[in-house]
Amino acid sequence: MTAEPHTTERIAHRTCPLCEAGCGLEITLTRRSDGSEHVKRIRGDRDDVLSGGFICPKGSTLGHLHDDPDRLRRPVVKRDGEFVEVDWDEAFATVEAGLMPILAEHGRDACAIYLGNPGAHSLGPLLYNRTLIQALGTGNRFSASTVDQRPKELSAGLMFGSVTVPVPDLDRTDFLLMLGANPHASNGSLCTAPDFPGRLDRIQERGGTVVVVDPRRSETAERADRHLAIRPGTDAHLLAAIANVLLAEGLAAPGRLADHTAGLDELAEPVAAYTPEIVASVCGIAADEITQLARDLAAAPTAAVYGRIGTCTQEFGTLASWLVDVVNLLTGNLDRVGGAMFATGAVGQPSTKGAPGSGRGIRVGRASSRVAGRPESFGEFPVTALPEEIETSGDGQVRALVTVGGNPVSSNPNSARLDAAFASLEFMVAVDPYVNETTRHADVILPPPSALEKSHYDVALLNFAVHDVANYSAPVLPRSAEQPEEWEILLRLAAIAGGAGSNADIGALDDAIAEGFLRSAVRDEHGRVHDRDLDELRSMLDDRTGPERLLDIMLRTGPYGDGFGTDPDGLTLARLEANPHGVDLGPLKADRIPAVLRTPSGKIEAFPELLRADLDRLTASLDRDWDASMVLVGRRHVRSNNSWMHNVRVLTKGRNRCTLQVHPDDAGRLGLSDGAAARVRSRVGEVALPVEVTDGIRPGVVSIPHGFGQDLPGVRLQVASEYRGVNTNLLTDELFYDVISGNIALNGVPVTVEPATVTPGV
Ligand SMILES: Nc1nc2c(c(=O)[nH]1)N[C@H]1C(S)=C(S)[C@@H](COP(=O)(O)OP(=O)(O)OC[C@H]3O[C@@H](n4cnc5c(=O)[nH]c(N)nc54)[C@H](O)[C@@H]3O)O[C@H]1N2
Ligand SMILES: Nc1nc2c(c(=O)[nH]1)N[C@H]1C(S)=C(S)[C@@H](COP(=O)(O)OP(=O)(O)OC[C@H]3O[C@@H](n4cnc5c(=O)[nH]c(N)nc54)[C@H](O)[C@@H]3O)O[C@H]1N2
Ligand code: SF4
Ligand SMILES: [Mo]
Repeated sequence: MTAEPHTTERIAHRTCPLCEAGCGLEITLTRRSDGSEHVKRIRGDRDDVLSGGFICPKGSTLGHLHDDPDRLRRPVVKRDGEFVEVDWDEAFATVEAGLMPILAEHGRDACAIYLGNPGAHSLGPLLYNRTLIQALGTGNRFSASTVDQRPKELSAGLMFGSVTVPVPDLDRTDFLLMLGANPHASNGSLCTAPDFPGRLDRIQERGGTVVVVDPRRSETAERADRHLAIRPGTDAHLLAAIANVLLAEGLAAPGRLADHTAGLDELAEPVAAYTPEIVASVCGIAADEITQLARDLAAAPTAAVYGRIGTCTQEFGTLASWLVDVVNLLTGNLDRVGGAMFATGAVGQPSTKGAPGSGRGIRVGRASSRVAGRPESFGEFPVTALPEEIETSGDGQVRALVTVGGNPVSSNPNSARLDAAFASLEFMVAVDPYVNETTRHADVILPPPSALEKSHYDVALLNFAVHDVANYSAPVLPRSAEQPEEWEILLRLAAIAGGAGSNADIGALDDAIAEGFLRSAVRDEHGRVHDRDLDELRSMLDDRTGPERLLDIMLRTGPYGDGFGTDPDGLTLARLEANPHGVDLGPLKADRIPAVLRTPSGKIEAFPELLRADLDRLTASLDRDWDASMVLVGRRHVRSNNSWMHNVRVLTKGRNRCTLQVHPDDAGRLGLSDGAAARVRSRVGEVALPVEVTDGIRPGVVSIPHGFGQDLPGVRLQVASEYRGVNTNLLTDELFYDVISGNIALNGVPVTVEPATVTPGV
């Protein structure tokens, strides 16, 4: 569009919701003569308390996403196999008519729910998904967590009693050991650190050391002081060997934490099997390198071990995640400045609620999935159980599905099987802005407002930040008159599922939720507002509703809150509104143990019961023929975001990034050449894609990025559908998973590779 006369400009600030870094954005808007506003430019907000002006190429595309012609502005319902736009009342009435008879006839478990990744970045799902889940009353709950971080949640839960995950103190550490993470592409995960790459540079600038363990010489490995090209799936072995060296050489020094730790003494014996020599042949990292790494970690003034997706989405994910923190503990680096520390988020942190120092801990396996008996964790079954629950008839069969911001047909293993299973559903409703691989199966799609039309607070991710901050963003652009807020969509679905009907008063439901928040705050005898008068608290909430009211309650009763008036300098939502660049709450705090613990013993459980048998599984694998097959791993690119941002042309233009990375030795042996096509097969499927020969990958390993392959019939993503990519999850195998957490193993998948006779769109 060309510039129009009489335009005026305005600047707004907003946290980027696209990835975990949560960068502050400075958004310049132009007002047209008709009064409408348009994004002119987005750049990093230099005054943001956490990101200080950093931005990546995705962050500047919120305007493109907002303007994307394929983004749904109105609900669609399927009629005779085609989506037609309807108004909101009709859409909700269609949900009621489609869903309720199934629940009435087959019971609550007949409707499953799948929660996807964007819900971790959006206030509506963050605060209201729980109400929807309760209203559905189903045991069949699934989420992207079990294709992602469940192993870390589980290991942290077992060790510390709640999902309280230590993060590397990036800004103060002297030595960082990073496994299975590529923040140069991802900008970090379970470690909220905008400009993660810059923070790594500064470790080196101040004389510190960065070591990267990755089967690929990733962008992050490239810039590290040391890169160890590990065999996929063997991080737990490596970390057990490091623990062994620390214990055997008398280097273990948990210091202050010894008194607060249980089970450490029992660790020496089982890890003794993990000698650097034996582990070297498993990991493909020389024994003296392993020994040196252990000694370096022990000798560094401060050090932090950090593991992410490569250590989670693999066969021994929970053990690897646990051993990361065992090594942090053994080297005396847990909970101290420069080590692995606990963020103190202003809201939503389980370890600042209830009695400090001990609690109920976490419980897992309270239920088992119907078909394969997969254990529940954190109220969910692993996604690997979803297809069979739809396919297998009998009592409790899943016949209906609700998805909230998820694209499992792209993101989950064995996509073809899941795709077919979804096609067989009797009814499906999606809360999603796009018609994509998953939502094309829906009967009703309910689009949320665009990011620019939503308010924001990182309720979840600031609990993993490398510096404590609080930051609220008001909506940048107004919604259209018809467009409900995302939380209103979720509450209306909850009202329907709960039997109140599609015309229920969701304001009253929202009031009841806020009342529940207040009551539980008043009941908490260790909380800020214990035994206070409810009417008084209520009167202090102004006329807020929705997420803002809940957020205000959480902030005011949280660790930095105003305690509803008892600490006038404390946080309130009003104070955050007055500080659009955020409020700085200081560097990470040391010595949070024991107060942060919620284990029944009041100790760090260094060797949790549940992991003992799993360690035997790891030990048995020491004898495996690790060279039996080539294996597949993934990778990310800074211009891509899981499956759903390939419709932004400024991000996807340029050379094809969906390539098969192969080492030159393998390429020679297999007859593959750069740019020609290869066919990759696994137990479950096959894909053909162009080869990229590179010595930046370990021999025996191939890599394909995930999130591509939007060219399926019915998908309405014009730009993405033209992209020459394939879905790597046609290869990943729902039967290859981390047994203890049920989390899928997306890395280390056995595959065969051969030249393809049919050249795909190279
Ligand atoms: N640009 C961009 N940013 C994103 C995303 C995105 O899709 N694109 N997704 C977001 C999400 S949802 C998440 S969870 C985070 C993930 O953030 P990260 O955890 O940093 O994920 P990746 O960038 O995929 O890096 C994982 C690395 O692990 C390596 N790896 C694979 N298998 C193994 C193994 O067995 N052992 C070891 N040691 N390494 C292994 C891979 O080669 C890869 O370099 O990124 C977030 N940020
Ligand atoms: N092979 C392989 N597979 C992987 C991974 C890998 O590394 N390798 N990574 C895994 C990881 S870490 C993750 S987190 C998962 C992600 O798995 P999913 O969450 O299932 O998939 P996404 O690709 O994030 O799709 C997000 C969906 O949310 C919609 N959406 C976008 N914004 C909003 C919003 O504001 N509200 C709502 N309601 N919907 C919205 C999009 O249109 C899209 O349909 O993928 C996993 N899959
Ligand atoms: S790194 Fe990029 S996508 Fe992630 S929050 Fe920052 S600007 Fe947004
Ligand atoms: Mo993720």
